[in-house]
Amino acid sequence: MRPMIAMALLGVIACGKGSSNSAAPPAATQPAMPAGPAEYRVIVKSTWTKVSHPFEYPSGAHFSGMIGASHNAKYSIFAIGRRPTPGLEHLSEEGKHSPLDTEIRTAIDQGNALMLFESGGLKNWRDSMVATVRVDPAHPLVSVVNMIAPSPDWFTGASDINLAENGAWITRRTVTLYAYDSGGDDGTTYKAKDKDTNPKKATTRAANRHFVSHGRVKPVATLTFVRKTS
Ligand SMILES: [Ca+2]
Repeated sequence: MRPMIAMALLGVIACGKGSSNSAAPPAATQPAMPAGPAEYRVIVKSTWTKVSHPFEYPSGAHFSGMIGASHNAKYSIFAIGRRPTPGLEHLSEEGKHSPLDTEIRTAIDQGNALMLFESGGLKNWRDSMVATVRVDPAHPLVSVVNMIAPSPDWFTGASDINLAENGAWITRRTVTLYAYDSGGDDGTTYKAKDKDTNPKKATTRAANRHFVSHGRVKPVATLTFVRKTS
């Protein structure tokens, strides 16, 4: 009993001291996380059209199939200022999911990713690309990419979208997607011949005339997460 009484007394004393102690924030901890896993529908829709992006808009415009992963903070598919992995480079230059799929499977083996998801490509902008991703409290982040095609090494996607908020899984979220230059090729037009960059440059937000007009960056797609109810 004695320790409990001592604790109770300390509590009274602390409270009696007024605002300075009682207003102190709780010790730094991880943010509250949802208790279990969740599943989301992932929907990518193109907003990259001849009307929105008239500069040299190419014939045969399409998106490669999306490929993505749910993961923790130790893994991401791309980051501005970081050189592309071989997987991101191939995805951005040829729309191929390999070897990015192998990189994601390695992250899964290392415990840093939970699952890989992918879809077929998109040619008709009235349609969408759709996939399903599972997240859990240890892997609440989602990254996804697809090639803007044809192009030298331009892609769109999102990195590190957190589907947990205030200890719960969000119901729905839409993210506006921009064009990126992976840094794997030096081509400057949609149909430029291969001009492999060595060493690789860092990935940047694409700032060329194809995607920026009168100082305004024009988004190329939307990405929507809709939580599935089971
Ligand atoms: Ca480039």
